[in-house]
This record gives sequence, structure tokens and C-alpha cells, in this order.
Amino acid sequence: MKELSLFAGCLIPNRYPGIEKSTKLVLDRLDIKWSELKEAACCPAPGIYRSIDKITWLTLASRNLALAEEKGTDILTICNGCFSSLVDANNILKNDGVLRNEVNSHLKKIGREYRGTIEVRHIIEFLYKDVGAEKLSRFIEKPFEIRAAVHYGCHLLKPTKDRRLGGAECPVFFDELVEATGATSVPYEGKTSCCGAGGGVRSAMLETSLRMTEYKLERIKKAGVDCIVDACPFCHLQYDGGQVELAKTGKTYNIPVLHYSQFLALALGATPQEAGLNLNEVIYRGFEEKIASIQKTSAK
Ligand code: 9S8
Ligand code: 9S8
Ligand code: COM
Repeated sequence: MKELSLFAGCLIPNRYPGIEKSTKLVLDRLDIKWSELKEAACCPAPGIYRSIDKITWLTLASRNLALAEEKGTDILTICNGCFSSLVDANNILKNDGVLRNEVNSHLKKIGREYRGTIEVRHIIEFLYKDVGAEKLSRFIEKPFEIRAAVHYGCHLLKPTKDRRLGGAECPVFFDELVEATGATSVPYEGKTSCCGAGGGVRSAMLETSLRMTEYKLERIKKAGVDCIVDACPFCHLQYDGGQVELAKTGKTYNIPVLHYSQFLALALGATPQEAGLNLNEVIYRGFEEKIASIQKTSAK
């Protein structure tokens, strides 16, 4: 396996840096070799660029891919959008010589070339396939007794023909990683449907997007969980910031939202502060107390 370059994307460094910090903490703790992808730019966001101009999308993505190729590393993404954009662009460019030549004619102007020599990974599929839930569970000292609603997010599952992670309708891989900590992944209705953020819906039609989020939050609340666990900063923003927006219309949920990197960091003993939970919009004291009490019993 090649070393990994961490591709943080735009949203995490700017809005939820606690996710980036937790990811680094987790990778170090699991002894996974990684380094920063310096000079990286927006992936670019698939729901926007890919839908509008395929060559612009591929060219911008190929520049990021070329940066990792120059270092001889694979890319590790921690966002479903970044994963979707980079893994799909990489597959298209590896298999289509005409598009590859076109993209390379643009990259040449900035002294770069796309060769097709690396792979793009998402932290969830990487941990599932290359580390494995069973090995991961050996790092956990005491069961992390939390009831979690897992949200996969669209781009991690679809298009099914490319993702091949065990089906888009009833996936289990992410749940297995959550349960590897000793937590319970609680089933809920509408689990694989969209959070409401992607494809520019949040930016262009906030009300529509919040209606989709409300649909999800109602069902998650009914399932009775301690938190939501996601794998994407767009979903994260939609559930976390979305709860603040929905509260203005009289709908309160108070469900803490955690990226899997933060969830795993806590299960490995990081404090809520170290996992950046204080940087969320929804800060839920009861949850922090619960984490503290779990960690206290595991310290003895
Ligand atoms: S980069 Fe720019 S907007 Fe974003 S976070 Fe994930 S998708 Fe890729
Ligand atoms: S779900 Fe539907 S399009 Fe997506 S991946 Fe992240 S944001 Fe939430
Ligand atoms: C969502 C990414 S994860 S995008 O909004 O569809 O580009």
C-alpha cells in the first residue's frame, strides 16, 4: 500500500477544523502513514462543477491527482464530495485516452501532467477494507456505549456500479466501523436518503434542503440516539447548522453531530475538546458528560 496524502477539501479546514484534527489524531493512533497534500485546491465540488462543465471538472481534479502522483502517494479523502469528485475523475481519466490528452494539454500550461498512477480513498472505505472492523476494535479499550444514527451520505454509496461497497439500499460497512467501537448503530427509517445539502440544493434552495433535513431528523429522533455519525462535512453542516436553522422555525432536536473521525477519536480516548465538538453549532452538554463518564470507567 502506498503512503496517504490527506486531502482535507474546503469545508473541513474552514468550517469544521475539529474533523481535520481528529482525522490526524486517529491516523497517528492507528499507525497509518500520512502527510499533507500541499498546494491542493478545491476537488472541485462534484455537484456543482461536474454537473455544469465536464472538462473544467476533470482538469481541476486532475491537478490535485497530479500533486499526489508527484509525491508517489494515494489520496485519502474525508468528505463524500471530495471522494466522489476525485475517485470518479481518476477512473474516467485512467480509462479514456482522449479525455486524458485534453486534460493534459491544460495541465501542461502549468508544468504538470496526469499519469494515472495513484488511487483515491475515502476514510470509511479505507478503514473498512485496509484496516478492517475487527482489527480496529482491538484499539478500543472499553466499549464506547453510545447509540448512534449512521448517515452514509449519497456520494459514498452512489453510483453503485462504481462504489461497490456492498449495495446502496442496505449498506453495512459504515455501521460495522461504528460498532467496532462498542457502540450501537440504531436503525431508522430513510437511512440512505439524502441529508438535503448536496448538489447545490442547500445554497440554491435552503428551504427545500431544510425540509429534507427535517424528514431525516424526525426519524432519527424517533429512533432514540445519542448522536448522528456522518462521513462528510456537507452532511455534517446540514445536520449541525440545519438544527440551528430549524430551531428558528420552532423545531428543536438537540442531537449532537459527529464525523466518524471525531467519533473514533472519542472512542480512542480523545476529549470532546480534542475531537473539536466545541466547534459544532449544536453543543449538547449531556452528550459530553456521557463521553466523560465512559472515558472515566475505561481509565481505571
Ligand atoms: S473541496 Fe472545495 S467545496 Fe469541497 S469539502 Fe468536500 S467537496 Fe471537495
Ligand atoms: S447526502 Fe445527499 S448529496 Fe450528500 S454526501 Fe454529503 S451531502 Fe449529505
Ligand atoms: C456533496 C457534494 S457531499 S456536492 O454538493 O454534491 O458537490
